[in-house]
Amino acid sequence: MDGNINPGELAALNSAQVQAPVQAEVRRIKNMNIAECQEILCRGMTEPVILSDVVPQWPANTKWDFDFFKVNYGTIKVILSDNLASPTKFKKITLRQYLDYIEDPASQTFDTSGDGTKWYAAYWAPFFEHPELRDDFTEPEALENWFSKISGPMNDWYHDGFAWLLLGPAGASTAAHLDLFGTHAWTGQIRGRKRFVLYPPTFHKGELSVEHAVARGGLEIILEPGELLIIPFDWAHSAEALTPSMTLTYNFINESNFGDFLQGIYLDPTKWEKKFSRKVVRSRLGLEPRES
Ligand SMILES: O=C(O)CCC(=O)C(=O)O
Ligand SMILES: [Fe+2]
Repeated sequence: MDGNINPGELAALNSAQVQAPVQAEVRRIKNMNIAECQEILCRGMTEPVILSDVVPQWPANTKWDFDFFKVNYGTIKVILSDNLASPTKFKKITLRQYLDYIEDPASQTFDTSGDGTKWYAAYWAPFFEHPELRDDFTEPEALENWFSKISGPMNDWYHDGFAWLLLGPAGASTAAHLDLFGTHAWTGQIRGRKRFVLYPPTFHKGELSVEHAVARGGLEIILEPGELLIIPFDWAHSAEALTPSMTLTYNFINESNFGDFLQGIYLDPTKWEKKFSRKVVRSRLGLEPRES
């Protein structure tokens, strides 16, 4: 099946209750080299993989537990929502209180909704204001991430705009989506376990939406602590924490998706403008602060 699907096929897919992954499981590999990485990100035949030997080598693997963030960054305010990709409500509290909530949601009085909402801190991007955290991990060189080659102030901008430390209790979730501006993602599970569903590009290309992909079912994986998942730009994905969870995730570009990245910027200039709108980032780049 390709992007030029005919209306009959589309109707069949619309009503399909197919739960048929195209691939039995995501490969777990070690020592990924540049050639292997180019293969899994090769246009038209991308493949998500799990790297099992990256996170265990990071200082973060032992250093970053919930207490570490409570002690060192507890007074910072974090934004919470009820879902990362399709939020309906938001809240802002201190990281300290939120980390207490992660460990025992029932213990926290701020969780007053009573509707079972699992509040997710999915927007915390601390690596610009707290660059010391960047010393605790390194991304695999085989990714050949072009963003990482940017030096000077623009490098800070990248760490501010394309990196997140996702914290959440069991049940914190992200609805199915494609990542921003045609970027690939790497996502390292530092604490806890997380269930991902990955939707092959053939399930949502062309006239097919991410919703169609969800209707067909996807490829389910459980990301264990210490594992790092690479999600190619054209794989939609959803996620749910199975236990209290800490995940470090970065978006990246290289030769394989640079065209998609440019197109993404072109198609969504408002979102792109937001990447430059933070006052502190603009001043670092020598730009005037914006009014709003
Ligand atoms: O770990 C998750 O909840 C999913 C995160 C994600 O897909 C993203 O940040 O784009
Ligand atoms: Fe994503």
